[in-house]
Amino acid sequence: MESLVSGLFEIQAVKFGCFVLKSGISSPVYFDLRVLVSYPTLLNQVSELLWQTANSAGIKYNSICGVPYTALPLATIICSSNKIPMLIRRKEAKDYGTKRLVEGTVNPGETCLIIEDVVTSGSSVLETAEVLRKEGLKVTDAVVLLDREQGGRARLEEEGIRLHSVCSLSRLLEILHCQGKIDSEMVESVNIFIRKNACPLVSIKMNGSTKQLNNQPDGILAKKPNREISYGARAQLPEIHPITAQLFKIMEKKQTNLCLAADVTSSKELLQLADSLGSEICVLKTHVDILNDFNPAVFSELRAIADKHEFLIFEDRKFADIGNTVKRQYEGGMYKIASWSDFVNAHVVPGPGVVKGLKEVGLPLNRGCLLIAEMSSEGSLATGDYTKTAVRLAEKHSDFVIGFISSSNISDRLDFIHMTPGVQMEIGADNLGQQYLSPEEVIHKKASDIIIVGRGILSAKDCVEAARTYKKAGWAAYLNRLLSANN
Ligand code: 5BU
Repeated sequence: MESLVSGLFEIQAVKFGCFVLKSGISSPVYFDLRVLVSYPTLLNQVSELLWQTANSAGIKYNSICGVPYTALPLATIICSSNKIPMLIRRKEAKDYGTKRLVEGTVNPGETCLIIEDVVTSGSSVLETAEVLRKEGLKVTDAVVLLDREQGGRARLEEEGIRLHSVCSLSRLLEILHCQGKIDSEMVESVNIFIRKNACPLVSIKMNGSTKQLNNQPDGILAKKPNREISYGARAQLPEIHPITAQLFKIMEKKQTNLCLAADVTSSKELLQLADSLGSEICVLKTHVDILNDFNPAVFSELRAIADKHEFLIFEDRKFADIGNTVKRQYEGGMYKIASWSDFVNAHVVPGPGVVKGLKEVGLPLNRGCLLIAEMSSEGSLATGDYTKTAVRLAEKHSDFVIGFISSSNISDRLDFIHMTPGVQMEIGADNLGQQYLSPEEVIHKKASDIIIVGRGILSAKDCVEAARTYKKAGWAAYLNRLLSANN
């Protein structure tokens, strides 16, 4: 056990410091067992210990299922070495063919043992158990490498599942302390954290909105964020997309949540605006196809201005075709959007293919994408289930999707950013269906993150002055939000 714990520490599968979990809670300890696959000796050692734990508990079972994804290789090794049938739980049903949620031969009435890497509240084990039980299998026991002692054991017991752990968080702390790898202050701070955040018997939704937290290695599960955290702290979230992290850092540093909708028709004007307003904004949004005089050199210049003033470029292209077409529209044509735009946006009306197509181009370039979950225009059809589908699609592709265009906050996930167009100082409308809300309404009341302002700034006599006013109003609304959430 000692060598395993020090091995996990060496490969940084366990880390100490200050980590803001997706739930918004700061944790002094963080586990990421996914790195195990790169260390075959440790991988085998963990599998062997899980197997021994199952054996010494005398559990009776016919097959084994690992909770996806981290425990999949562990279950594979155990099953392969000990000649036990394995089942694989899909996180999503295939969108073609059999639509099975469990792969392998399912014999209803048989018992399946669940293997997991880390248990916090127990919700990811429960999710897997629910799927297996729906297939007619019995689930009576789960074996886990590490029990974070935050209510998982009691919660699982409530659902008729005994939890057997190879190691508990307190034992792991003791070992690392004895080995001189962490000091007593750290032990104490983690112990306090365990006591404060134990969430025994919280009721956990088995599907829907809590799902996105469930498969995090150590998310404080099924707990809604109980306080607002700053843009800066969100930049530190584990696994946050690099573009979102960069954006949050810029916002915090420049104290701005203003995106300029630079809807001008001449390249010269675009570059002048970018340079004169650059220090006030965190994002500059373009519509490249309204420029009368586009040429590729403009966008190298715009990039240089963006780097100088530290803002990101967002081409509001609203991709909305099949995957194969959007891929070509994003990468090629005369605009070559992927080569200069930090992120783009897409409608979800074509289904997942649009995201998959864009991702093939954007992911290798470290680009991001917003999904249009709601629109600011009157009579928009992007509401209700459509909006919810956009959120689910984002969760499924969060390696590329960085957030949403929406009128308000529509996802609890703090690593997603919300950007809202249709913003002016006064609530109102234009004569073509655009509807306006104020910065205070959008950022404070509706908890969006970024205001997108076009004509509110561009039609002002003094654009720089107007941009400053919007910047101040957006930031004040954000500070109000933080204040009211933390009081
Ligand atoms: P305005 O001048 O502040 O109304 O400009 C708003 C900008 O945001 C403009 O570029 C629109 O194309 C863009 N926009 C929007 O207004 N509403 C939406 O739902 C989306 C984009 Br998506």
